[in-house]
Amino acid sequence: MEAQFLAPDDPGIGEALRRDGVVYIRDILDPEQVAQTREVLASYEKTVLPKIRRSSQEADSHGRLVMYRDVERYDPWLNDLVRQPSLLGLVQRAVDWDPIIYYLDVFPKPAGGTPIDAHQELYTVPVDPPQLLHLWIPLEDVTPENGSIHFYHGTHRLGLAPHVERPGVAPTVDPRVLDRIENMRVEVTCPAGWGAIFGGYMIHWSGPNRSDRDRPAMTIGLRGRHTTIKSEAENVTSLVARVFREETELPTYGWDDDFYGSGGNDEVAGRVLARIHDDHGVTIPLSDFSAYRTPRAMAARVLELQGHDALDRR
Ligand SMILES: O=C(O)CCC(=O)C(=O)O
Repeated sequence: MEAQFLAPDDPGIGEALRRDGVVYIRDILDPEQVAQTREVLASYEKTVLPKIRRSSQEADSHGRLVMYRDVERYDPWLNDLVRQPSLLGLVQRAVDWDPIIYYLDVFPKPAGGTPIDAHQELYTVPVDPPQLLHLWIPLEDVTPENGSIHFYHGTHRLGLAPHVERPGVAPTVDPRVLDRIENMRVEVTCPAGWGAIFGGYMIHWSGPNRSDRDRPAMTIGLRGRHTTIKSEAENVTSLVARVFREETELPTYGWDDDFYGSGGNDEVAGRVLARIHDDHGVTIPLSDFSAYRTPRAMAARVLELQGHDALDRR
């Protein structure tokens, strides 16, 4: 399968997005806008980024920037860029809800930069109802050598996939899921200024940059005007409740349901803790389980161990 790029005014954009979960669009920014945006971002990285909170950026093990977020909050020129009617209009025509700008993130993918592992946006940025889109626009021609992006067409219909969480690394889709959906994967290359709109359930990743030039991309996050933003505590509690439910084999499991009162025992608790370790990268000894016997209490402990309460999260 190959990516088919549509013109920004193509009336079929919404239909393609509903069908595949992602739609490819040509000529979103012109070469002058691309060059100007790159200049502004280069200056932003030097002058603004060092002064703002560390949790708004991620780096690889060599200290190379992998992404930085919420850029529109700190730079008026970029704020105007993302709010220009042509970009918002493009997204408005593609969906039947009312999109508003949520954030602008940048993936600098410097020469030698690491891959962005497979993920779904709604896993890390949950909103309710799940009306979340990314408008991804690379600012350098994208090639297989410098980190093409891969989308799994149709995964928007499958809901949230299990993600693996490791300390200090963004959550990634369980590799066993990727093996199963390999036949849905489409590798995308395109000129700078072209791009894609995709929904928050779309599984996607991009390769390493093996070239000697940077391959930056910007991503405008949009959410429905009437969505509510879930807190990290709510997000983790619902993931933990699912583990409690599956391991106790109960049809439903409330966030405040007591584990031992719901028929749980130490053997099941051991399985719950092993899954929490795999999914969230934290270790809770079995002897501590009774202190965190509801999903809500367990999730609070997970966040405490991850140090999330110290972060000012989006
Ligand atoms: O530009 C990239 O390499 C990754 C972009 C991405 O993951 C996103 O927009 O969500």
